[in-house]
Amino acid sequence: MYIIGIEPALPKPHYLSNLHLIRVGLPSLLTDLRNKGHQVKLFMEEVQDIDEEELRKEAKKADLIAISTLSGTHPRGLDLARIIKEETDSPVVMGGPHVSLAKDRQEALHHGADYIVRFEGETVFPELIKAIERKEGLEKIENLIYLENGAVRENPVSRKPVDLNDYPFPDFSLVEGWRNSYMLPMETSRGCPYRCTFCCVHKMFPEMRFRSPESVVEEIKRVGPKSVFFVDDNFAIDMERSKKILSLMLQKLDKVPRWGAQVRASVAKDEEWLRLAKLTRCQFLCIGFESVNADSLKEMHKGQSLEEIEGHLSLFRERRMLGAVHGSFVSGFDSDDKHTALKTADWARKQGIHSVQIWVLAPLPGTELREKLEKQNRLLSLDPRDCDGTRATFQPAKMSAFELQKSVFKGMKRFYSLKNRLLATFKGIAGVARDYALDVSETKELWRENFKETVVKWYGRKIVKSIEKRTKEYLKKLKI
Ligand code: B12
Ligand code: SF4
Repeated sequence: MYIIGIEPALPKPHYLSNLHLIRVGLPSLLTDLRNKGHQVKLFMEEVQDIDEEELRKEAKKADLIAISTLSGTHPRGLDLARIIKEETDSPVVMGGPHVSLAKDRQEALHHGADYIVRFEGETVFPELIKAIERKEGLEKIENLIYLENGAVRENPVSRKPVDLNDYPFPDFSLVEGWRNSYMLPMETSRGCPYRCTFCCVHKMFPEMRFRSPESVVEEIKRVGPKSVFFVDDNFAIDMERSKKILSLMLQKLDKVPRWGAQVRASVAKDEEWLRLAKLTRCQFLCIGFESVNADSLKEMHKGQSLEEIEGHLSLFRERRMLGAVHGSFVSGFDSDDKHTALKTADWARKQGIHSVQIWVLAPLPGTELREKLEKQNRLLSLDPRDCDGTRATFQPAKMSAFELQKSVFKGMKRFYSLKNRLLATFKGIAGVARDYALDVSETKELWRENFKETVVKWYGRKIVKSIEKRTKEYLKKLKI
């Protein structure tokens, strides 16, 4: 079969758009199918804009079209499905967290999709393709939703976890416009043992799975990327395993790529982990601190207190790793008010964190949070597009939705204020002067380190302003 895969993107720019980071789901599935003898091509809008004319032409040739969406990109995914259906009768299959968990997931079948695959696609997708090729019945394929004689049929759900070691790493050369200089996304584990009320990861992947450290490092060696982003929700959930990956990178690679990952702040307690992270040229650590409001931390079941977080940050500071920390925060919990985002910005500044993102709490489909807000009749927007962490889509408890959205942008602007940007710039200049005076040899590397905070702060401000502009119309509606 000739299969094309499509993943639409959320509006750009966003905080990480210069990195062209993509999810690995669809590229993994299509790499596996390519290895099984199918011809495949991938259009990932985060990497390259989708030219609708080219898509129409390609769709005419395709035997099957696979579309992956998040909530924020789902409507665009449906638009593309409709465009494709104008050109071809070939089946359109949709997958990803939105269609897996949204209550109205079946709707997609009336807007261009022929099949919906819920949850993990590794076993179900090839089974579906085989059944389509052989014109066999579909009733035995678990997690599949489809139309049968005009009626929607949802097959039984199975949550049997796939073994990541049984499937290939994605081959990103299948992605149109992909460049080897882009950060290589790598999934070394799947799932998260925590149960935060606003997150859908534990609903998508209830059980933790790991790839072997050897296979991870083997893959890095094979591809030879300049930098790697470990997409795992927590790259260091098993500290020993993640230390093994880092040690193997040092032992087996001629040139260790720079890398970024998502981790919990508690990694700072492990001196050896930090040492290895530094030696392997860790570029950034995305840490979901989530809140500086102690009550909100309890409310979301984060499983860590503010005192613990501050303790971890002082360990990062002591070991000169604070520059790698990218803090992620959310405002809008029932204990938050219109001052929370501003307090967050002040706290992050005081702690010396170089870059932060403060999100508006998003009631993602399938989460406990959404369930609660639905029951309490507090949802203001049902458009999945608005669930992108920049718009207030529900009635908060201690402020208006308008105040919530406005306060988050105020907090972000305070963090990236002119004063803070100038301070970062002076720090950069002072660092360079100090290195020059001390006649430090690795000047090039140190220039980058000295000015990292400066670049991050000026860039951050630019992005905040453009996202704020994009969400202005929505904000106006909230005021009415
Ligand atoms: C890497 C990542 C990012 C990257 C890149 C995102 C991008 N360009 O799309 C960055 C850091 C930029 C990012 C940002 C955001 N992200 Co993000 N991100 C992730 C993360 C951590 C890993 C994604 C991944 O590769 N997963 C591993 C692969 C294997 O899983 P998968 O893609 O879901 O694929 C499997 C199945 O879904 C299925 N499948 C998927 N597609 C298809 C298609 C077909 C046809 C079939 C059959 C099956 C199938 O099979 C796959 C294999 O089993 C996930 C969490 C997670 N663990 O998934 C969150 C996640 C996807 N992000 C999420 C969100 C909300 C965001 C943000 C909006 C910010 C926010 N508030 O958190 C932003 C904006 C995104 C943007 N602009 O595009 C949510 C999405 C929930 C939802 N319902 O939409 C997730 C699930 C995390 C969460 N909080 O719950 N993100
Ligand atoms: S927010 Fe992070 S820690 Fe909490 S359940 Fe989701 S992935 Fe795990």
